[in-house]
Amino acid sequence: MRLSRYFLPVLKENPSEAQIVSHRLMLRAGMIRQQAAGIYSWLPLGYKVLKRIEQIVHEEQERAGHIPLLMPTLQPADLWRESGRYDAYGAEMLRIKDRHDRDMLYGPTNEEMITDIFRSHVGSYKELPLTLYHIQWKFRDEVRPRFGVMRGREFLMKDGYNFDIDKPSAIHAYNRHMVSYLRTYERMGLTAIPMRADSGPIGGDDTHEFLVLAQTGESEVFYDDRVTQLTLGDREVDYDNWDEVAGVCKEFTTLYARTDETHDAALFNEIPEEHRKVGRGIEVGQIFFFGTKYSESMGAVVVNDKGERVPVQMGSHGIGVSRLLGAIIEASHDDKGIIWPEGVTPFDAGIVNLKQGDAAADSACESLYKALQAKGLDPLYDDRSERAGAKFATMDLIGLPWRVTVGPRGLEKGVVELTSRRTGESVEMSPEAAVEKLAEIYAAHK
Ligand code: 5CA
Repeated sequence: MRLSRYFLPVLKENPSEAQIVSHRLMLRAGMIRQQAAGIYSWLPLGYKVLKRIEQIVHEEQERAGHIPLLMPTLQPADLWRESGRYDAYGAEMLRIKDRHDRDMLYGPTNEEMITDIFRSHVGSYKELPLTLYHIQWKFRDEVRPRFGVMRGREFLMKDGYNFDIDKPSAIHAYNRHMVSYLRTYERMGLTAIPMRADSGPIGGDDTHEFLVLAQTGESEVFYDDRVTQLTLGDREVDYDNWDEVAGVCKEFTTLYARTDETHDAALFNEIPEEHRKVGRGIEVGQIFFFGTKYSESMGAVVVNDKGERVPVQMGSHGIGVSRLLGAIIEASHDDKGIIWPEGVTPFDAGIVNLKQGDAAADSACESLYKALQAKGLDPLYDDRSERAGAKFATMDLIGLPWRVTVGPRGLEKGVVELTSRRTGESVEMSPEAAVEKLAEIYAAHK
């Protein structure tokens, strides 16, 4: 993309309504625009990151064997009357009447609808296990929408639902989700710690939230800080191997890590003092095992291998897709702006032409731009006639992890400068070497 033709409405001033850094930077970098309290338009730069995050979520869900579908945002109230949640959900549910005076709602989650799909089409254990998921907009009429996309009223969620014949297989599905979530967050450059939590209106016995540590997080968290050192790395996990998957979950959930909802002071005090930490965290996902809570009330019954009719065992598993943008920025920024991890960056590299209109600089930038594209990369070329300082400030604000700076003086020596946004380090090299280097860096992230 050429910046002169893009739509990047950056703000010079700090917006006064933004209380936390991610909200401020998303507004300043022209990523979102508030249309009503907790409801946002996704401007091109924000939309691009949202799509990248979605893509990673899809890839990791499919790797775990989960199947994508798409359910609507509007749902009939009658489904929710069956589970008893239509009245129980309260004021957070946006209720709507259609022209025939039928009660509808904008879905805050989809347990009822997916259970309806399941009961209409599946009747035998032979069709199990099954996990279906979608990435769809949700609406929750939050009392206090705040912090931009962190606590929106309309927000994008990945929600997945497992259907299993018995409890051990449902627990495997729970574990499989935990591992797939760990991989998902790591690919986004995040450390998200699974913490034992409370199930709230979704219900159920077993639930973990995934928290990204950040001062501005809404949850108070208590943990053994050795948990922050755990990583999945490149290891291949066989999602069909129950013991292997359970082993990974054990590794990540044995050290103490809880939110204030389930905090146990006595257990916490057993942690060696130098590792005992209290902090705050952003909840970027939650997994639930709730057994037959919905299948019993809604008649989602299957025949087992003994010919008996049993309610199917279920769980639901959510990732806050739009919230993740805020969480990533909270975890990765400096006083100049955002620092995108390579896995989710809106553009792979910025090209800054220090002297637009200079024949040598223009032509070197054009060649670089094409060479990067030819390698499958997505560069943003700042081809505007702005001062170098203003171009650098824009690049720093929008946070592309790599910048190639091209100017007449360097070109006389046959070099451009490759700069890391994270470390600020610059290295001079030939334009060809810069292209190779970037291709190498991104090969590890695609
Ligand atoms: N049905 C279950 C799992 S699919 C469910 O709804 N879980 S949830 O309530 O925990 O939501 C899943 C994730 O959505 C949360 O972990 C959080 O990251 C995100 N989320 C929840 N409410 C909001 C909100 N108001 N704004 C942005 N993200 C939200």
